[in-house]
Amino acid sequence: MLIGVIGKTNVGKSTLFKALTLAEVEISPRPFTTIKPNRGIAYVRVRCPCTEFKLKCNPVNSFCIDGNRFAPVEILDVAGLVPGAHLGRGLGNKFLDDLRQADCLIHVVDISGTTDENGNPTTGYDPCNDVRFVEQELDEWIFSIVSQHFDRIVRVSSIKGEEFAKNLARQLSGLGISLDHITATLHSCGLDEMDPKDWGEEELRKFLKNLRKLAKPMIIAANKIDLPGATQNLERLKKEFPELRVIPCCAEAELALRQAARKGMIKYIPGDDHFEVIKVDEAQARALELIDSKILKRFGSTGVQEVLNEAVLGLLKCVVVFPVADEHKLTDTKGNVLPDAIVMPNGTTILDLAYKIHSMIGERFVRAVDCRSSKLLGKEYKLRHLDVVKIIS
Ligand SMILES: Nc1nc2c(ncn2[C@@H]2O[C@H](COP(=O)(O)OP(=O)(O)O)[C@@H](O)[C@H]2O)c(=O)[nH]1
Ligand SMILES: [Mg+2]
Repeated sequence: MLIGVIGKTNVGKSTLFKALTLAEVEISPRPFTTIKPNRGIAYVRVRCPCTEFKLKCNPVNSFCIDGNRFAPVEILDVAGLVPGAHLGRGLGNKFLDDLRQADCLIHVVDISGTTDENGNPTTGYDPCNDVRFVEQELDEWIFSIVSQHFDRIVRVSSIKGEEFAKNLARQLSGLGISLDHITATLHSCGLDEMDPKDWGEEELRKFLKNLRKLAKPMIIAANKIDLPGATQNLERLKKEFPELRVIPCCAEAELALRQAARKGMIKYIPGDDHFEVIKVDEAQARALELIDSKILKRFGSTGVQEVLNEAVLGLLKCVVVFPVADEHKLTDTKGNVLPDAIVMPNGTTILDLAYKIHSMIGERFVRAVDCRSSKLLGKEYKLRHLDVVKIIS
């Protein structure tokens, strides 16, 4: 599972990335500062089964605060995008290349409208432009890849649509686009009845746009919600793009809260609408009070955790599962209670989970046990969110 953080320069991508990972990445207002894409681990917040089972857990791959488990996913802070990237502007092709492996995208926009399309300070910029141009860049990018090979793919495929879909899937597998994505898109666009030989550019573009929406689903992080004018822009953007999920956020506030929590100044659970002060000086107290009144009280959270959760659990419909070695104590072989929280794609089976843990466990899979009901589970069993399972191999 890889989440790509995209958007033009200076909208707050690195701040959001740093907040979500607390990794040390450069935060600077200069254009093109993120030359090398930064990969890190971000954490999806879910209910930890420890409360339900009345156990004290010992997380290994994750962490738990007061019954809230934070399960790891990989996240990529992608270099700033500028209009014309598909033609090689800015870090153009490099940017697009980084996106190939992403399963979904968090598009960060400066909702206050104080960053122009090239990432320079301005006023009164319309953030709706950013949504339009980023979608356009993505579509142009996929179009340029496919159109180079389209005639050949059509030529070598029989008239049957099936073979065309398979050949196209082979061509696009490097972009993280699967045969399922292609078949579903052909159907949803009503193009499965039409011979691809008869497609014009219009059909091809329509097909690829829908394919991109399915294979690279996108959520909008409407960042810098703390600045003047941001809420009006937010309403306008939501109205203009009703099909997109748009979440107001303040990456800067989330970063400040997490850093304060790490230093022991406050107790804060990422995603919460409040924090508790432990030990702060007067200046820190004032800064925290501002975050509380201007962000948490007004918007219910900084939005940053919500963006990640919505991307992974909402858009991708992933599930988080807890494999254990002992179905009674819910421990691993070393005695750790509920050690791992594993994020799995929507629709995956218990056998997929077994292979993910270790290829040998997958190969030797016999059956599994649902630790809540003690029911036996066959290899075809589809994982459900928050399942606690023991795999017998
Ligand atoms: N007011 C405000 N500024 C922010 C917020 N998030 C980031 N910034 C600032 O915006 C500028 C660019 O941020 P950065 O994360 O480097 O943007 P990137 O180029 O998209 O990676 C920095 O000065 C940040 O401190 C926010 O939520 N509110
Ligand atoms: Mg950056």
